[in-house]
Amino acid sequence: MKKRILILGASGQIGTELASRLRKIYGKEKVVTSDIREQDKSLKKEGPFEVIDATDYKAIENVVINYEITDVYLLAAILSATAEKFPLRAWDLNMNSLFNVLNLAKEGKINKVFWPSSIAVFGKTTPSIDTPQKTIMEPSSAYGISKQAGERWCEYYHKRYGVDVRSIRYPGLISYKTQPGGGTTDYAVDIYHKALKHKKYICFLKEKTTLPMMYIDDAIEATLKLMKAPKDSIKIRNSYNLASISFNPKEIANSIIKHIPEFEISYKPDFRQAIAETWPQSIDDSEARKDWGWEHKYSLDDITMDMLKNLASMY
Ligand code: NAD
Ligand code: AKB
Repeated sequence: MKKRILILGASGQIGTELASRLRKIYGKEKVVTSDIREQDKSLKKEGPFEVIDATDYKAIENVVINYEITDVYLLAAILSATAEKFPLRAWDLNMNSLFNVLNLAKEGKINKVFWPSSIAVFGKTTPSIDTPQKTIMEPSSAYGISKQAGERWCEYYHKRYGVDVRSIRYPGLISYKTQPGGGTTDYAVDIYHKALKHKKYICFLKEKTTLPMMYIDDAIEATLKLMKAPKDSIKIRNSYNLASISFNPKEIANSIIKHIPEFEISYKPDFRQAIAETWPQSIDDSEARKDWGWEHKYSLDDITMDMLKNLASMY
């Protein structure tokens, strides 16, 4: 059967970039993008788009049948900072969208599912340096709880019903094409915008708050690699640890200062500091490297160079 892909929540930080990579590989018409928000007019020519609420099983099923979809990438979610404001709304979206897609796969209507988890599945009691694949997981954020529950359900649907669901625990992602959507790691995107626009940035995390982070190009590569890997090589069906670099706000500021010497950072921690303090500082992703050949490319200075180069035209 020919591959036809549906992305749910495609207008966000990851979906925008994943959609264009998948369309380059499989062809424009083979990748249907969808979101609860109407599509940006500038993206209209890029390929088919449908408005879908990912909590609406029938709406997803109709599009799956009409376009003969084989693979679904579920990216619709409420991220950590917004989830702390609306915990039950986050639980409703993050869990019910996942059940919808897992059930479509269980019923044989689609073949393969990609669902992202996050470093937010870990908590204060998890070893925070080189966090192992298998370890104590006691998340305390609403978002982290939904991701951990999601992981358990992915594994359950794989073991019980043979569903081919694949997942990555993404670290905080950095990109320039869209603004990130309500996460704790969003400062690491905003800082580049403010550095170019105002030459200063007030950070909502403390200067020494080290977190695992990754450039979007590496994250997309990992996603494509995981989804292409032979079924037998996927040994972990809850979610794979994935890592590239770790840094704190002071270190990203120092990387920016190499290009914008007058740049200044100051610190005004808010509620997101408490979330960040429960997350690991670095991740052991040796299982992903062993099972499906994951390798990262971008260092912090590579990311800074690419971000400033691409954002420069906006300011
Ligand atoms: P985002 O917030 O940028 O995008 C999510 C998209 O989902 C938005 O376009 C939004 O309009 C859409 N959406 C919201 N409610 C919807 C609904 N009911 N139906 C359909 N669409 C809906 O998020 P992202 O950064 O692209 O993240 C995608 C996935 O990756 C999420 O599951 C997130 O938890 C996970 N993740 C992201 C990061 C990161 O740093 N970006 C890190 C770890 C995990
Ligand atoms: C967030 O900060 O909520 C996300 C994530 C790490 O899951 N970027």
